[in-house]
Amino acid sequence: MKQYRNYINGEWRESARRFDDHNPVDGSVVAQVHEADRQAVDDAIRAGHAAITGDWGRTSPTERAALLNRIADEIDRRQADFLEAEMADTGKPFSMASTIDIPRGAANFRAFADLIKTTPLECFQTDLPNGAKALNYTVRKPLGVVGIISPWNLPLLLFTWKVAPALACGNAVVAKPSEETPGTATLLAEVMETVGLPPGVFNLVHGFGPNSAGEFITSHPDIDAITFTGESRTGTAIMHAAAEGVKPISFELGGKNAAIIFADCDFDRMLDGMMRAIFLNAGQVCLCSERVYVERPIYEKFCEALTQRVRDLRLGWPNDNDTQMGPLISAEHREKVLSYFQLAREEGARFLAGGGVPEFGDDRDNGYWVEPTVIADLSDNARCLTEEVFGPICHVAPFDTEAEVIARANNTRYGLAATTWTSNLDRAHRVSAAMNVGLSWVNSWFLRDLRTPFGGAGLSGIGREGGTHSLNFYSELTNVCIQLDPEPKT
Ligand code: NAD
Ligand code: 6OD
Repeated sequence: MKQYRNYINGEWRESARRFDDHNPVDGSVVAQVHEADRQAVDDAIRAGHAAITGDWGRTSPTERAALLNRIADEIDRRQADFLEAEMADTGKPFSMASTIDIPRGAANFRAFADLIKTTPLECFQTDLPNGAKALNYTVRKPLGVVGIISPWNLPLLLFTWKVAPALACGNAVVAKPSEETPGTATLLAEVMETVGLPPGVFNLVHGFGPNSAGEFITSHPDIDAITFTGESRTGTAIMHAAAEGVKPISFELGGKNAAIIFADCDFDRMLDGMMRAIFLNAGQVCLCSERVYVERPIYEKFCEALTQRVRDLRLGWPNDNDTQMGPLISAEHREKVLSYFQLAREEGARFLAGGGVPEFGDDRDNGYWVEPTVIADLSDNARCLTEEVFGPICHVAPFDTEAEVIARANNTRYGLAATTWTSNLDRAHRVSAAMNVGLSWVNSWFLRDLRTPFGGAGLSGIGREGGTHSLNFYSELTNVCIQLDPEPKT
């Protein structure tokens, strides 16, 4: 049986406590995972501090950029291993893992290698009315040892989205992937070893949240900052822990994202885009559109077309070229999603498609599948329209005016993403800017430029990462102010 061990201070560490890592396609066991105990997390954090006070703390941005590029190259070289591990842990189709998850893992390192080398420091010349002059410039320094906690839906992409900028800024990290998806993070530790990252700079610990590695990291007095991606409720627990030492936090949390479709949109392009926005990764992307508002003149046409496309969606084995949708991540998550299907019935929803569990007649019947599902006819304050489901489901509703749909789309405690479909340029600008979200797409969805701010408002998170926003979170900035003598002394 494959073993996923912890990587601490440049060494692979076993643990007596182990848990099984399951393949959600058929429930089979992929590997045994060694759960880090409190002592292991303690050792990892101490190793991080030793690395920073040692040679790693004296590396230049150029040296770190070179290392990050080598990490990216090594991920590319081992792409087949990464793909196999990601698909085994998540059941996601090859078509997705090979175009999004693994390439983005490498791209995250390249993006922050470029940024740390090319982002200028701030500099201001001061001229005060009393004649005093000064030169101000900022110095970028690492925060220290950063705790990184990530979820299971885009395992390598989201893990490296935080590891890469943290290392670029010269920090050491103690990073915990989700207990559901330990595979690619373990391969990344192998990559760190191969490229010769100094011991203690990247530490990997496996485990769960409460009373396990997650909590041991977030409550540790010597962790200098915490960056977390996951559920909004978990964010609350971590915020409590971080409050104790007034630790900087960056949170990327849940969403209940709206899509707004105007009758003047390019219908076919919109339909392709919406199939992706609703069902990519079986709806397990924080940015997925779970609330779809359609202008009344095309509402029926949209419902019919979407329903047909959903009926044609191919659920299958990850390696089949035809597969478009995989399973949910776990038995527990499937229970949650199915409970929302049931709630939708109780709240009076009309099911246009799905609502059940598919039957395959093979080993997949032991996996964690649900049908892609479309519902309608709920009121905007139904629980199914206010709570994040995080599965392959959307609710469709008609609207009549622009002002009405803006108000309805913004009627949520979340504020992560929105997508607007229209051919009217003025309306595109008006509506997209009016969305109270961190990410507002027009005629597109999940189109990313890694230099742009990423994050959410309200229950969807705190802060922004991406580009210089990441560099600023993972750095301590010191302003140096030098008074300049106006006249040379004689
Ligand atoms: P989760 O919050 O259950 O777990 C995320 C991570 O936190 C895991 O590694 C888990 O072990 C750890 N954890 C859990 N409880 C903890 C605690 N008390 N202390 C410390 N660590 C703890 O989330 P999930 O189910 O893995 O992921 C799905 C959620 O993540 C969805 O809500 C989704 O919207 C959100 N998400 C958000 C973004 C974003 O960028 N905004 C991206 C991906 C996923
Ligand atoms: O693209 C990214 O950088 C990012 N953080 C995506 C998050 C997706 C949520 O599931």
